Amino acid sequence: MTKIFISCALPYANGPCHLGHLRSTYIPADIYARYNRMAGNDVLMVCATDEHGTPIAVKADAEGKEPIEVAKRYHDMIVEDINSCDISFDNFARTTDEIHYQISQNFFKYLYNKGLIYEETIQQLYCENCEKFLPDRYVEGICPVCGAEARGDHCEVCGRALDPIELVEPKCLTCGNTPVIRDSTQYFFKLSHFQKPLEEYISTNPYLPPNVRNYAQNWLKEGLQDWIMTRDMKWGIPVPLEGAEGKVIYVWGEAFIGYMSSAAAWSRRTGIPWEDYWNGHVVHFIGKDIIYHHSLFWPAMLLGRDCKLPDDIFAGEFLSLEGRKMSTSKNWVVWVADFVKDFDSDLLRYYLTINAPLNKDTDFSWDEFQRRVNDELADVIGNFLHRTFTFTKKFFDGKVPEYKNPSEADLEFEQAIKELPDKVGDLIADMKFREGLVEIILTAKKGNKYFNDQEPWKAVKEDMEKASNCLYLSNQLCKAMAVLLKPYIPNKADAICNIINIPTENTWDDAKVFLETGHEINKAKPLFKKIEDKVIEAQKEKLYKNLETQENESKDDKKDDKKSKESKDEGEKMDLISIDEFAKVEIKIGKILECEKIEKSNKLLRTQIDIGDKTIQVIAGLGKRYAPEDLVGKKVPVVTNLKPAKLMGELSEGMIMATESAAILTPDDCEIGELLM
Ligand code: B3M
Ligand code: ZN
Repeated sequence: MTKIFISCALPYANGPCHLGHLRSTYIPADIYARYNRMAGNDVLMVCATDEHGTPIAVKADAEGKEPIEVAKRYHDMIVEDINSCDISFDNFARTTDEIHYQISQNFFKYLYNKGLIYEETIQQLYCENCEKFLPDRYVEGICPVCGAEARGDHCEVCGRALDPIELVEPKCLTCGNTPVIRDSTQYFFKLSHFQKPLEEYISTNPYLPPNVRNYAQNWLKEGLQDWIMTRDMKWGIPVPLEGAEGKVIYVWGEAFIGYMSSAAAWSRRTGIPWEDYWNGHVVHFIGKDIIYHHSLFWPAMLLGRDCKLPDDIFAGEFLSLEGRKMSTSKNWVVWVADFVKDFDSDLLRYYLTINAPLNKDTDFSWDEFQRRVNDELADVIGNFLHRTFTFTKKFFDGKVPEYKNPSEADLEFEQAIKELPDKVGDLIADMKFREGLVEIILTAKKGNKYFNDQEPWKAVKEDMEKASNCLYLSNQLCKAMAVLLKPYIPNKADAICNIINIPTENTWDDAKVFLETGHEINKAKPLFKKIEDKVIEAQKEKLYKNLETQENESKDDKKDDKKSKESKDEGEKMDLISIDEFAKVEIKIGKILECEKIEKSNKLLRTQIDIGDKTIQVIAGLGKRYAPEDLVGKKVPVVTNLKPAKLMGELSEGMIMATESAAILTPDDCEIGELLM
């Protein structure tokens, strides 16, 4: 028996769960945990809500609440979401729990005392109006790399991690003032010190999947830099050192420790030491966006703390929704709480597992969801179960019949049933969750074919032995499936057990034990209903309506912005410019000769524009409104004497005149009263 420590990435307590969370971590972790428990391993599966960090503090500011209130609200929602999908955590804690503070502060002190955390004075943005430093998301500005609007520590357009100090035109998120640069002493973790041992860990650990290993190796090639471990803000775990008043541990410097503190809380409750599990086999289930943190930063912290390193870091790739990137801010998302109001959560567990292997990006589509539920769960598995049970009831008095003188076809089917438990088990143990489920479906398909070929409805009249062999074996497959489906769709698996009249708690090997002749089953009920078209249409309508509302709202926001700008301008007698200043701007009519999208940007277009005496290249942010091919041949007003600039590494020698909503200044494209970009 192996002791296995399983964790899921800690969800931020600043929003409820959506399908992406389930797909990348909770469902795979739960399949793995349930399987291992059934296989006789001793599993401890933990998680917690990640409750510190600027996103929660910023949200609380915006709501005029304390961060802890916001965190508690979402913690409660997340717990509901997780329970509604039967994710079987042994403990689900919070990083604001007392025990987490203690363990995190001790961890920090341990590293500090070993000389692995040191102080350094650096420059940071400070808002004189709010009288506070502006870490991470407390500041907004323009990305120095691609020119897009960026928030604090990260540019969504080019994907760069940023130091807020690099932002062009930074603004305080709270009051809008331009911050100043101030010196501030922070604590750094000597990540660079661990370059060699991490290279060793990443290249020799036999369990790490290729995506994690490749990412980590690429970063290691660039060379590791020390990590800033603290922030000047109130919300967080106080740095446990003298002279560090007003500083908290950076959220990523303590979030991982939530794995341990959640386990420690479990130990307090049960009296069983969690360390035995950590010293067994540790598996972290995470999303692919946090591979860096888990493959490098966390192992380095653990090495510093003299702890064993995780054995496996399993990173689920992304889930998109109806072909578009999911976005909570745009409401392009399906919340778990909404989903389970309308559907059985097992259907979701099924779909998100069968849809694609975890190491591939995939898409949630309502049509595809309906198709898989109807064609696979209902038509293949549901149909096989139902015909077996009803036939047994009708012709064999609800009892498993005899098995005598098996034919070739019987023996072949019997073999397939007997092989199934090990096949599926080995695949799950090897993290191939989808493949395990596919084996079950394929065997059920085989079952349907066998049932059709044996024609027991005829055989009961002509060849009773053939009919009873068929139903004997069919019941055996139903029983094996009742056990083997449990990690995947636990509720449905229990329902199947109930009909077969066996306990719902089973070991994996129970799937190999055949029901005895004469075993009595219960009355069948249909287990998988087909989803009707109108139900799916309603879901799609709801989703697309979100998108429309969102688009209208952002138009309204813009209008409000404009109004407030105008009234501010009136009050302050806006900065007027002289006719001479205006005359400096050279505007020409040009003709777009070529136009193409810039890869990695969702709005930038590269255009070649004929402006009479020459052709210039202009990078224009018009891609959300115009398709490149529609612009070729179009005449547009262009500012031709701007200083050339680089946008996403591309030279731009002018500017196409357009409005804020990216409409080119041809009166037909623009709205009356629109401001220029
Ligand atoms: N709270 C959520 C994320 O970035 C972050 C994970 C922490 S895991 C220690 O997905
Ligand atoms: Zn401010």
